[in-house]
Order: sequence, then C-alpha cells, then structure tokens
Amino acid sequence: MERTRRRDNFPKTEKALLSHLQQGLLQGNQKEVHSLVNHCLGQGWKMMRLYRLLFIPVLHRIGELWHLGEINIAQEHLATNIIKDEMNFVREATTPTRQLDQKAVVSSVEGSLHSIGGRMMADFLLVDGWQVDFLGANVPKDDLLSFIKSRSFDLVVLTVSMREQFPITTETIREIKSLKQAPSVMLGGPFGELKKEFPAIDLFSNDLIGGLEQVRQKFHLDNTERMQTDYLQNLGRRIAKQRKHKQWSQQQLAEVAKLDRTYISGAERGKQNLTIGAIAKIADALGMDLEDLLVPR
Ligand code: B12
Repeated sequence: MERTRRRDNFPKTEKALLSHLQQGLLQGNQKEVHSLVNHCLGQGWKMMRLYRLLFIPVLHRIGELWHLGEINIAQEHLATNIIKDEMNFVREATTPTRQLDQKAVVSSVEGSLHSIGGRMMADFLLVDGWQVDFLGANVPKDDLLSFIKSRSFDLVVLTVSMREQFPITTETIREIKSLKQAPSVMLGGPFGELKKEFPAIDLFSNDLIGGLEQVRQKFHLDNTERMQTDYLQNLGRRIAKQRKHKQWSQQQLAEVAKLDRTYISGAERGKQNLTIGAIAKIADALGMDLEDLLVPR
C-alpha cells in the first residue's frame, strides 16, 4: 500500500522529476532514486529519455555544486555511483531493438577518469543492436591497442574529457589507424571541434544522441525498424485503451472484428505487424474512425 502511494506521488513534470532525483542523490537515498527510475520506466520512458532528461542533467548539476564547493567529493562520489547503479538497472531492463553483426569497443583514453559518457554511448549502441565491449576509465594506450588487435572491431569509441589528454589521444588514434584493417574511430567528449585537433578520426561528437546518429549514418543502419516497433507498440496501446473503455475482453473484440484472439493479443502488445485491412476491421469494431486509430492524437 505504502509502495503504491509513494509511486503515485512522484512529480509529473520533467523539471520536478529532475529536482526530486537531485534531492534523492544528495541525500544518498538510493531507494528513492530507484523508485523514481522504476516509476519513469513504468510510465513508458525509454533508456535514451532517462539518460537525456534526468541522468545527464543531474550529473551536471552535481558537478556544478561540487565545483562551487557546496558539496564535497564524498557526496559527489555517492551520487555518481547511485546513477551508475541505476544505469546498470536500466540497461538490464532494456531489450535491444535488433541484433547486428557490428562490434564496437568503448573506452576512455589513458588518463581520463571520466567514463560515464562512454558508458552511456556503449548502452545506446547495445540497445541499437551492436555487440559492445565497454572498458571504462583510464585504459593504458598500449593495452587498448593490443585489445583492439586481439579482436576484430568495426568501431572504436574513445572518450577524451580534458585537454591534458589530447597528446595521448592523438597518439592512440594514430596507432589505431595504422593497424592493418583499421576500425573506424569515434571520439567523444565535451569539446566542440575535435576534427580540427584530431584529423584522423572518422566520427566525433560532443553529445551522445548526435554520436549515435553519426554511427547509424556511417554504418548505414537506418532506424526504420525501430520506428516500426515503436509505431506498432503505440498502435497496440490505442487499441487496448479503446477496448478497455468499452469493457470488452480481447475475445469479444476478436469476435466483433472477425479476427483471431491471438491476433488481437499480438496487436495490443505491438508484436503483430498489422495489415491495413485488419486495422480497419478493428477500428470498425471499436466504433472508431480509421484515422483516429492510425494517427496518435
Ligand atoms: C562524476 C565526475 C567525476 C568522476 C568520474 C567518475 C566516472 N566513473 O566517470 C571523478 C570523481 C573520477 C572525476 C574526476 C575528475 N573530474 Co570530474 N566530473 C564528474 C561530473 C560530476 C560528472 C561527469 C559525468 O559523468 N557527466 C555525465 C556525462 C554523460 O556528461 P559529460 O561527461 O558532460 O558528457 C557529455 C559530453 O561531454 C559528451 N560525451 C562525453 N563522453 C562522450 C563519449 C562519446 C563517445 C560521445 C559521442 C559523447 C560524449 O556527451 C555527454 C552528454 O552531453 C562532472 C560534472 C559535469 N559538468 O559533467 C565533473 C567534471 C567533468 N570533472 C571535472 C574535473 C576538473 C575533474 C578532475 C580533474 C577533478 C580533480 N581535481 O581531480 C578529475 C579528472 C581526473 C581525470 N584525469 O580525468 C570538471 C572538468 C572540467 C574540464 N573538462 O576541464 C567537471 C566538468 C566538473 C567541474 N564543473 O569542474 N570526475
């Protein structure tokens, strides 16, 4: 009972959710943070939305407070580690949208202790169907090189977080690019014009979504499949909502629409690639205009 009431009490707006998350992190209240994340997942939030609207901004706010001396390193570490735990949870709770043959390795350059941006990029690639090895922070250049040589990667994703790391980054990229059958290299971090500093890189970005889009373009992995999945899931939700509104069972809807119950069940779960004819029958049975069912309002 207590659980249900608390879940329902989470703020509605993204801004308020972000403040709530920040408060939970600063209090070190992992349970509350976890409930909030669970709540968002329950509301249909996807990994990318959670990272983009909550995790990244809250880490930036925490960084700002640390920079201003309003919180100490212990508090910052606790908050960061709670977010890392929640990222693990979200990753486990997310099913990749497809399975690709492409392999990537994601690593921070030697000397960089910042690994969360790279972890997030690795998660986006995983969900996008890539096979990913995530190495984390501060990987010595020579060890990274021998790791890359020992497997065949299509893409190496590097994070550089501070200017002091530029010389070792240049060196790392040069050595990767001189390998036989060199993989593509993406460089990410907070800097704008990385291509000027590192002409040998294939892709660069100072934001994660932009980075993912570049990877999709470079490897010709368009997202029509993902769009179809999302569309079918939303369509299924609209069907289920209208059916429940009429207080019908799936069997009742199937009978009126002259379709099989398993077809209706698959459609509501977004698992059935519906024909226009079937959608028309369902719309008709539910007393809806076809357009109202096809197009979200
Ligand atoms: C957590 C944290 C740490 C943790 C890191 C833990 C970990 N496992 O990663 C620890 C405590 C280790 C740490 C150490 C340090 N930190 Co620190 N840290 C942070 C903090 C609070 C959050 C960083 C974070 O993960 N953010 C979330 C990620 C997703 O955001 P992001 O890093 O900004 O990444 C964005 C872009 O850069 C880009 N991006 C990043 N990586 C990648 C990768 C790819 C492939 C792509 C495409 C894009 C991309 O996309 C992201 C989203 O927009 C920031 C505050 C802040 N403003 O970010 C400071 C911050 C980054 N740290 C800072 C500093 C100064 C340090 C230290 C030097 C402190 C010290 N005196 O020891 C050391 C650095 C040591 C080193 N050699 O690297 C400064 C950096 C300033 C700068 N760039 O010059 C910041 C900004 C804090 C501040 N306001 O001063 N830090």
